Amino acid sequence: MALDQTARYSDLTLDEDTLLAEGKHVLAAYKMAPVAGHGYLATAAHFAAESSTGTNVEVCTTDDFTKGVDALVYHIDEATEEMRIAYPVELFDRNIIDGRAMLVSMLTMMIGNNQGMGDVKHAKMYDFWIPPKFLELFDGPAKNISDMWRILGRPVENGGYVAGTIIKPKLGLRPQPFADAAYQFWLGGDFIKNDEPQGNQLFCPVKEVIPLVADALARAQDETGEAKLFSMNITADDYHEMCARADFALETFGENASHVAFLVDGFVGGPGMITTARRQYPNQFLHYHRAGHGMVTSPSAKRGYDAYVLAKFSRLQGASGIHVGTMGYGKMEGSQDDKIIAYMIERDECQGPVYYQKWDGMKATTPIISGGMNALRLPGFFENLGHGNVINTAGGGAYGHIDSPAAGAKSLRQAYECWKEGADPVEYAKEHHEFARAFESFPGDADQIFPGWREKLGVHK
Ligand code: CAP
Ligand code: MG
Repeated sequence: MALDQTARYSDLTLDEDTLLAEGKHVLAAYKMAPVAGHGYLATAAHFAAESSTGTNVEVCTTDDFTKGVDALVYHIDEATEEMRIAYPVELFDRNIIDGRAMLVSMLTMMIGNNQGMGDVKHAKMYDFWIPPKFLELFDGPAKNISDMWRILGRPVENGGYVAGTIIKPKLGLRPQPFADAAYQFWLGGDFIKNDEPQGNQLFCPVKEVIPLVADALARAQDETGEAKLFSMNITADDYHEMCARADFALETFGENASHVAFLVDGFVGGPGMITTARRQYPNQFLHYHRAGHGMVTSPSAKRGYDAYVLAKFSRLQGASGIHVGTMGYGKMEGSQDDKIIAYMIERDECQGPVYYQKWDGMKATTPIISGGMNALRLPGFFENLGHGNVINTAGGGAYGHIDSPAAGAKSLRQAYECWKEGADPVEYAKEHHEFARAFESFPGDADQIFPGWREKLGVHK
């Protein structure tokens, strides 16, 4: 019979408002279900034990101080599989080099062994709260979209939509075709990212392609009279490799080095990779790509944590921007309610699913919108979100435009202008060629979103 740890690791008399006011705990809300035959509170208490000071049996070395830093279950609702735990801030590991906090310590406890316990059927964190005095120990973002707006020559407040793309195909371009694709987009758009797997493949070595991209950026700036931005993937297992790529890029882009963001595949790479980029290159926009996150964040996954929690983690770590999905308007999983993810990382305070989080002036992390987007899908997206102060990267939406990548870029920007003016997209298309040609580029989307568009735009094939 398992040890009943309820008495030690739960206290349902704890008042959440008091815990919030005292600010001595990180609070976390999970959807948890015990394995059949295991009591709900007993399993929750065991979960809290394993996530803090305990194991499955009493140990002789426990003393009173130990018990003082136990994580405590302070709320359960078996009917809704709701479990909330208070983690004393003292539990979390601090850097010896500067005394600051680290995300990996939170992960290894709050979403660590508790993910594989024999009495827990599944548990998934869907909100957490950081008290003010602990929040200030996290790096937070050094740069964000405001720094991009400054480079683009826009107001640093409400500077608006950043029209971006991802060099497609995802892999397989050699250096010259890669740089040509970048140049073609930059003739109409603002921002280009590497696709998340693009790095130093033998058919497209960094040492060959980055100089060509830097030249393409410079020529596109000269040609358009506009600043251009590039987000380079520096993801690598080895810290030294990451830095070698980053250093090479900064040296190669030279006078345009401030136009370079660094992209890190932060979910598969892990927190250390994000913090390496954040701390080694604080002058560069840190672009958090979350490829792989779906394995835990998908609504079909019942373990780990959701996309909202991932985005909130990324702001603590200092991501300048993180992909937040397309809220039901693109190709990836998502719904309109996912806009709360954007609001939580871009505002200075926000009500999450459970906790109201104040960020106390920590810089915002910019929502990055990507995944199956094109000009036709954007007006509805902006209407749902309520603003366009985002970075959008549309790969298919640019390189799939029937005229050119530059036309694709212009169609994206026109979609934003259309929404800002509150214009009917089909009417707007009559006066904006590239946007109109997006209807012909993506006829399936056009038919679904704007039925009857062909007659209205005089398109007959
Ligand atoms: C989008 C993308 C991004 C996804 C990531 C891709 O390309 O480059 O990686 O958006 O998803 O590889 O699919 P398209 P998320 O624009 O051609 O779809 O942003 O949800 O993390
Ligand atoms: Mg991609």
